[in-house]
Amino acid sequence: MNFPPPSNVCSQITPIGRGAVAVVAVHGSQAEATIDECLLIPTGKPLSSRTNQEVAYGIWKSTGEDLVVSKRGDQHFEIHCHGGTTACQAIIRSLGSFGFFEISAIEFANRFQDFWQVTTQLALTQATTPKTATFLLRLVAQLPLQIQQLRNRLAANDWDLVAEQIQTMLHWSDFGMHLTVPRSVVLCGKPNVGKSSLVNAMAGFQRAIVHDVAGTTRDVVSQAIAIDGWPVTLKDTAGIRNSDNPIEIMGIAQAKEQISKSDLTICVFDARDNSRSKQSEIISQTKPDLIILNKIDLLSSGQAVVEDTGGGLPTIKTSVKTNAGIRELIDILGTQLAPEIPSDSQTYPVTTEQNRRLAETLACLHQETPATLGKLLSLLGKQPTADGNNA
Ligand SMILES: Nc1nc2c(ncn2[C@@H]2O[C@H](COP(=O)(O)OP(=O)(O)OP(=O)(O)O)[C@@H](O)[C@H]2O)c(=O)[nH]1
Ligand SMILES: [Mg+2]
Repeated sequence: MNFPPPSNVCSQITPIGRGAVAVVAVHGSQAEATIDECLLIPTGKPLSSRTNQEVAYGIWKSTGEDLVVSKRGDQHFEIHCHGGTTACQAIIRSLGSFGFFEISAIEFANRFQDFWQVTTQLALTQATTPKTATFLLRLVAQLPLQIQQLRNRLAANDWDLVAEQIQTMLHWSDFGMHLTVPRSVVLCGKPNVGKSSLVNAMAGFQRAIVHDVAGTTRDVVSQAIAIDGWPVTLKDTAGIRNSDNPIEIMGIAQAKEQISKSDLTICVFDARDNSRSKQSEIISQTKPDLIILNKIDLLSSGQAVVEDTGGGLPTIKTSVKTNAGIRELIDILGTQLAPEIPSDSQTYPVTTEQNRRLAETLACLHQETPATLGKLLSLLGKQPTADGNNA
């Protein structure tokens, strides 16, 4: 026998762990009366006399904690209390004594919140730099409104405009996804050219092991950094050369795999090495986006550097010993990682599921016999899809 889900529920909707503030969401026909009962409001103005979005300061009677209650809708409230789980659990326990069921944050989101808002908010919690958080913060406000507008236009039969707007949104989806998923930048090249040293120089501190014995790096070493505010995983790889050593062979295979999956590949050469044929062999194997000629401090005076390694690729001369060219390298990477930036009013998907739903809506609109209005509205709907995935 299936029981209907409980109608009076509460949930800690902020992540479990340390934090300055935690939020308990409360929903149900008894929510307002129960919170009014539990909360001592110094002004004496009960929640029932307040408008939606209004905030009330008060003291939770059973714990004596000062907190803030925000009225999000007639049956929907948020209690903002001290961070961590103890304060939240005490509030949830007292709501339980009034018949409220505790449910998980995901279940709460699936039942009562707008998919587009929740998923963008979740993405915001995963932002690792102030720059990406600024883009996501803007979208938390704008994306649900834009989707609502698309639903209204679908209902008003303005389907061509909807298709056009979704197409523009999808143009920025790669940018949107990389606000939370770091881009991978792989450094590759022959052994001993200074790949690990360059990774350390870019990260600003010693991380990868460097040594003057060729073949020091045997596996892929990752380093999370931000370049011009964009999250990046720098991947230092084993030097590529013909080797009989089984461990080195595995390292080289891993390096090639990382190169095939990278967003940007940098090929590093020793600036003193003028062997064009060996360089072009590595370039054709790794297909880099950028060339670094390292160790320029070791060039003997008057020694010429072959800057054009073939293919007209952007080339930077560096020295890890003197720091020459490192700033320029970081600047060029910043521009290459995000060559195009959306305008402040442009909205776009920031999660795989948002992207999938928009792409499917567009595909339906482009079919010879487009899907029904009901199907389109559900794809752009506030609810998660049938598999319950709201992430
Ligand atoms: N003079 C000078 N030495 C450098 C420079 N960059 C790296 N080195 C030295 O070159 C040697 C090799 O550097 P690594 O960074 O280990 O080279 P790698 O390319 O990672 O080498 P593998 O891991 O063996 O493939 C070390 O002794 C570094 O200190 C540079 O710009 N100038
Ligand atoms: Mg190395």
